[in-house]
Amino acid sequence: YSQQEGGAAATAEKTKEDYQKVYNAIAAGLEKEGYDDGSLAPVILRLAWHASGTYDKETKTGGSNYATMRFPSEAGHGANAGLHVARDYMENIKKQFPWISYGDLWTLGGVAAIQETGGPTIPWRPGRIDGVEVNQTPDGRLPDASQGSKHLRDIFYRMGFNDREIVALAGAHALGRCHVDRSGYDGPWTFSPVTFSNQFYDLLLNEPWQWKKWKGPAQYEDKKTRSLMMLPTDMALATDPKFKPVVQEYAKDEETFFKDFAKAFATLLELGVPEEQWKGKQPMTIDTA
Ligand code: HIF
Repeated sequence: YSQQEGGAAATAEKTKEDYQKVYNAIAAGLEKEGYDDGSLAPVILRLAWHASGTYDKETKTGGSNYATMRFPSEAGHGANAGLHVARDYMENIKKQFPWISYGDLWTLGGVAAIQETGGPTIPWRPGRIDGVEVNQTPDGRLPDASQGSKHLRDIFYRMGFNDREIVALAGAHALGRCHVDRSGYDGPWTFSPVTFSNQFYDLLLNEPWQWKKWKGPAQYEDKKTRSLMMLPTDMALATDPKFKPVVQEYAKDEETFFKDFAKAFATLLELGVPEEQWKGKQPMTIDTA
């Protein structure tokens, strides 16, 4: 990783136009023929989320501030398998814009992944600084897909989210797929895994699902085509009495989903950044490339 310090001093003078240039550079290379479904957007979104989702509100540790997944220990956490693809992509962007911190870069990547696949505008602001190895969080802070509602609440309440926000965030599984050589699970959640939409909720509620019969970890497949998947944690949203009505609402109303998702995802990307690091800056909107 580059030794050139991204961080406070460099960030202070930068304007929206500077970040728009970084965003445009990220956006320009997302399409990639022959990789998965033709886009790096899903794995880049997953990097932004895993960099942020380690936050613990009690100890105020983890989160997007220090980009500690640069270090071998956190990069090696089981939940982060495969994210080298996204980090390598971002390394190339970092070479073009050495002044940006990794935390700002990776979270801006998440914004680009959502906006460039047709999702809502995500308010975003710079201010994260590059941390050191001792800032790494212990393994086990990211969710375990084999579990149910209680686990989802334990993990996302720890970050400060409520039930409605948990369901709103979950719609991001409209994008991307599971890889046997990364998580052990297999397949995409939707028929259009490079388009951000409310399809995840509609399929979750309205497709008949069955357990997949295979040697891999327990997951669902759709009965009709057997080409889609749901994780046990995804299915928990459709069965839990508090989560289910929100799933139903988002399945019917994409506008409300987009609005709620944008707010919850913007919050996710800011977890772990102390207020003073924003230096009074308010979130900005970056234009779609
Ligand atoms: Fe995921 N997620 N996620 N996830 N995730 C995977 C892939 C993606 C969970 C588990 C998995 C969120 C929540 C949870 C994305 C984005 C988000 C994979 C497969 C697993 C197992 C990894 C692989 O094999 O490549 C669990 C248990 C979550 C708690 C509910 C977020 C809301 C949905 C926070 C979120 O934004 C994306 C995008 C992918 C696809 C990556 C790809 O390479 O295509």
